[in-house]
Amino acid sequence: MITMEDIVREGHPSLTAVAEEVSVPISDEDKHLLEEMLTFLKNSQNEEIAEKYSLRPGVGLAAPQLGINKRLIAVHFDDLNGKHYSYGMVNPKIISHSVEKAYLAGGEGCLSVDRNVEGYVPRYARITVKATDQNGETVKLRLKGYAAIVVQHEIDHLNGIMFYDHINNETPYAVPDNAKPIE
Ligand code: LHY
Ligand code: NI
Repeated sequence: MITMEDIVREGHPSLTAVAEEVSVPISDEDKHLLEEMLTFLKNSQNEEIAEKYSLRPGVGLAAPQLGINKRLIAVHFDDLNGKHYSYGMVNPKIISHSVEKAYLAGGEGCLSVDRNVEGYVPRYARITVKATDQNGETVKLRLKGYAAIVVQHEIDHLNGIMFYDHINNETPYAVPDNAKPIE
């Protein structure tokens, strides 16, 4: 099973690299990896398992965070309206997005970053993402709010971008233009 020891931290080259497209239909190996990534997220949200294995709770994970240079992400969470999202995504691509931005009022963190980084992370308020899911089906998801933020955070990892790359260094808590806070 995947544990925190498998997750690479800041300074690792796979966090700043652009990951490779995955060939579809996906191999058994890639399918297995996606399932392992989803299981890590579920385990990390289970109090008993998380404590037993010292897992930091997570809602999203990208393959480059395991040192694997492939365009694979997993997300597993309930949004603020209680809607459940659980997807493994192959080659996820934002095919359209709002002009309006949004940011988490509490800022963001990252399983690959062992420190608090202050500031707002401006992102698109709404996105449409196209991907192949863990069962090989093509999916097109319209996401807004928290869900849109999490998926953008994970897709950024596929492009070597960290959440703090979006923070304004001089004025980290300046409200980004045309942006609404989330929660
Ligand atoms: N995981 C973060 C996590 O805590 C993702 C995240 C996204 C946190 C948005 C906060 C806001 O689950 C990762 O760092 N995955 O890359
Ligand atoms: Ni992250």
